[in-house]
This record gives sequence, structure tokens and C-alpha cells, in this order.
Amino acid sequence: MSSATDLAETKHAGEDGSTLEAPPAEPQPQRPQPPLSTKTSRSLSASTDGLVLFDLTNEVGGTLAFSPHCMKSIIDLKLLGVGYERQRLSFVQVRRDLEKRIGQGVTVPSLELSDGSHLTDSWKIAEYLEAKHPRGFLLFPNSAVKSYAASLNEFGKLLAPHIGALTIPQIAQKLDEPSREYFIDSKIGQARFGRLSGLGEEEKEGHVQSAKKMLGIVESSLACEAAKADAGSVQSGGNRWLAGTELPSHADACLFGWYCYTRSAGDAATREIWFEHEHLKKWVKDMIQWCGPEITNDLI
Ligand SMILES: N[C@@H](CCC(=O)N[C@@H](CS)C(=O)NCC(=O)O)C(=O)O
Repeated sequence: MSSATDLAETKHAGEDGSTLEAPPAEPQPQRPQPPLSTKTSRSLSASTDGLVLFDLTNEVGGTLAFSPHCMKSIIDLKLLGVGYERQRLSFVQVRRDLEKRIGQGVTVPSLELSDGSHLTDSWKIAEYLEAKHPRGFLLFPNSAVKSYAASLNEFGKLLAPHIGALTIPQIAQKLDEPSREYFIDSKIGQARFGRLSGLGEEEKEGHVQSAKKMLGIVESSLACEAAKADAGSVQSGGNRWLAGTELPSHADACLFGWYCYTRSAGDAATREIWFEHEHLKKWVKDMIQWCGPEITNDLI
């Protein structure tokens, strides 16, 4: 049986070069989420100060990034300039090692705080950062942005079956053997996996068109932002983020996660879904540029 120390550090995102002390290696009982402590609020800075982000990759020691939800937290942390240790885990490492460390059924992203407690949901991580970071307001500059981000978070669940139909067989191929077995047998299920692997071109195109049509909602709202800028009612010339903010917000993080996930479906499908809407195409390009190679180099 492996211990929690089997979780290998795959990347150190802090800016001070310090190494984190590993939390105790003994299996930990599952514990309720503790209240947010003021101790950790002081530690949210550019330096790596006890924060560990557990995210998903394709194989032990891998760097490929395809999880829509993990990408949301990666963008939030970048937006605030928070340093953290990034531990990229395969599916099997999540199920085996992270479960031992955090608790049964844990999902990623999970953020470990300096007091050893964990936040195990991308929305909760965003709200924690909002509350505890001096510039946390950037994630949700006002209540309208927060509602829009919440809608986009839910919207992702509607997109997921269409994009997933295209990506699931492709992702399976990129996983290491034990994770592929878990992915097919336990996560997706053999029957569904078999169905998705056998989709014909027409069915795949149906999913592409459905996803594209759904993204028309976002295209319309980006078009409104563009029209406002053209009419001079908001500052023009810069990038147009989803909620009309000056910098990306958690709304952008929520949608960009799904773009990153779509890339597993291949170039042609990704372009058809995301690049046939004019404003959305520009937004994706702006997000890619804003993220920079430190994030985008790992995308499939
Ligand atoms: N509510 C979660 C969803 C997280 C989630 O579903 N994560 C997936 C990866 S994208 C996961 O941990 N899967 C592990 C597994 O299925 O075993 C969030 O937004 O953080």
C-alpha cells in the first residue's frame, strides 16, 4: 500500500523557491471542512506558503492538463498571483493516495491549506480565495459577475455530455495503464465507454453542433460587451472578458476550463466548437495569451 508521501511533486509554482514540508504521512481520518482561519489568510501571497493544489494529469509524473475543473483553480491562482505547490496526479493516484490524505470520494482540484485542511471543489476554492486574498475581489468583482460565473459553472454541466462524448475515448488513450483501467471500468463504465468509442461521424458531428449551439449563449453576451465598447459606454480597445471586467474573473476561468477539456477531442472539433463564433474565438485567443505558456504548454 502506498502512503501519502507517494504523491510526487510535479511542479513548483511558487516564486520564492522554497519547498513545502510534507504533511504527516499517516492516513488521515476524513474530516469536515474547518472554518476559514485568519492564519491562512495572511499566507496568501506570491510565495508558496503551505498551499498545495492537487490537480489531474494523464499518468504518474505526467504534465498533460485536461481537467476542466482544475483549470478553473489554476486560473484563479494565477489571477491573484498566489504561489503554490502543484501536484499533478493520475486518476489512480487521486483514488488511492489523495483519498488517503483527504478522504474517500475526493475530487480534484483540491487545495491544501497551510493548516493541513482542504478545500475540495473549484467553486469553494474560488470563494475561499475571494474571502482571504487582498485582491480576491478580482475573482468576483461584484454580485452580477458572481451570478454570471455561477451560471457558467452550471452551464459547463450541460456542455459536458456533448464535449465528453468526443473527448472520453481520446483521453482514455492518453492515460497510463492503471488509470485507463479505472477510467473505463469504474469512472465511465464499460458499456458507456464502448458506446462512445463506437460513435459514427454523424453522431460525433451532432455533439459538435450541440456544443457549438449552446456556446451561442456566451457569444451573444460577448457581442453585447463588444457593442457597449463600440458605443463608448465602457473602455474599448482591450481584451473583452466574459463579464465585462478589466481582467479575467472566475466567470472566464469557468468557461476556459471547458475549452481546455475540449482540446482532447482534437483540433478539428475544438475549432468547430469554439472558433466559429467570432467573439468567442477572440476570447479564447485572449485567454490563451493571458494564461501564457506556463499554463498552455500542458494542454492537450
Ligand atoms: N465539483 C468539482 C468537480 C470536480 C471533478 O469532477 N473533478 C474530477 C476531475 S475533472 C475528478 O476529480 N475526478 C476523479 C475521479 O473521477 O476519480 C469541482 O468543480 O471542483
